[in-house]
Amino acid sequence: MTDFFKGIPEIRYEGPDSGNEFAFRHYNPDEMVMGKRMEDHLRFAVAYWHSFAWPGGDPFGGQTFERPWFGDTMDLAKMKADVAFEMFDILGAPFFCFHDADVRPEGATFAESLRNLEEIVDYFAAKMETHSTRLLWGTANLFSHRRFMSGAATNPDPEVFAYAAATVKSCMDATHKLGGQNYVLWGGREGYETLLNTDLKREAEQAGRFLEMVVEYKHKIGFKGAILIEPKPQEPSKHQYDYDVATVYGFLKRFGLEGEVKVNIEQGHAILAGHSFEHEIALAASLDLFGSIDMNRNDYQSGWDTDQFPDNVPEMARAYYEILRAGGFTTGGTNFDAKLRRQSLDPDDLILAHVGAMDVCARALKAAVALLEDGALERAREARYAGWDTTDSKAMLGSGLAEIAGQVLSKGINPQPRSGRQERLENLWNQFV
Ligand code: XLS
Ligand code: NI
Ligand code: NI
Repeated sequence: MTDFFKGIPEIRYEGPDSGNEFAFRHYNPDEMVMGKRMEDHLRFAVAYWHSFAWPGGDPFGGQTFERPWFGDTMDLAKMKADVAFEMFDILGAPFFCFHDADVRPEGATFAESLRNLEEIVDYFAAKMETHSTRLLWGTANLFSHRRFMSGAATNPDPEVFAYAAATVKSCMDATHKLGGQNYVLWGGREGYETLLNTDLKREAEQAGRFLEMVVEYKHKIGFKGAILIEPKPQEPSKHQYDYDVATVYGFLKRFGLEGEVKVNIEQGHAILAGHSFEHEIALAASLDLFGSIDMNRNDYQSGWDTDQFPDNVPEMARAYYEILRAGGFTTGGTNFDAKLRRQSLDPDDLILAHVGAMDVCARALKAAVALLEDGALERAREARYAGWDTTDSKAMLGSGLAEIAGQVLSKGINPQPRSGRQERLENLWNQFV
């Protein structure tokens, strides 16, 4: 036991009237909603990088957090793991997620970095025998180190491509060994700063071949989890290739990988792309591409990926409504890809950030469930398309422009506009959130 969270109790559900800060008011893991435990609906995960590796810097100043495990030794990496699993226990977090760079010190060579990773993976594996937290996903950090400044798979230098491939292999091995349920690829610096030095066609082909290799390797080692791409339009690159769900779908189709790869959709990334979170989820579901979510929010004024903890129940309810309509999570879950503000120095802050976020998600889930169970919104949606249920309208889709034109003339088809009823539906929605 470390003493980092000394005095902080395990968080339990105490109900909406509880005055205890260190309690859930809405997240009740065992409560049954739509035939499933709430914990199994939401599948919360703690993100190792923001909670344990991020030092609190911003473009104007460096580290603000002083964590006893900051440093580059294996002993400190193990202390970090000890603290992480203590936090998972305090929160009752069913899952966690990590990058290689979050959990192990960088070595002087690839071989040394690999040894460090393998040692920490064994350390995690031993902990997972006595703790109930499981791995939602693993991933490779192919963006922080300067070697990746011009991209990883899309780098003009084949040696960087090789280094990235070896790194991803090591992270897939780690994820597989720890029983991870997914493997994520976020194209951190897979994009460009200026077209003046960039060959778009070549870079896309490299990225496509790289992803094929990931899928080939998944099958080779018998990894049963899902491979997920996490779209993002910009930051750190001016333009990122995995811009949004639609772009990723086009990319997967181009390389014939649409049956093999799904998406991990992040709230803040959706907003950066000029979409809503629920749009990205609904689109992914409609393309049979929905995998998992990274839950956070951006500051709507700053326009940057500020990775704050979610605090907006109505907004999150829209997201969970789409997730439930899509049948809920299978291998995916709700990963808090969110970090403290740099002034939030205390261990309490880290716990309370997660407690609040878990409660926000629970309230949002419950609102979405109530709305779905009520059924009025779905009935209104169906009624809007009811015209397509007739034999004639179905047959029309099997005919052609000339036949349809003939029918319009012979039947005197003259469509009459009907209300889209948006405000009524918004009023209905607002009865539930
Ligand atoms: C960054 C991404 C990153 C991925 C994992 O914006 O959200 O944290 O989730 O590499
Ligand atoms: Ni992000
Ligand atoms: Ni993310």
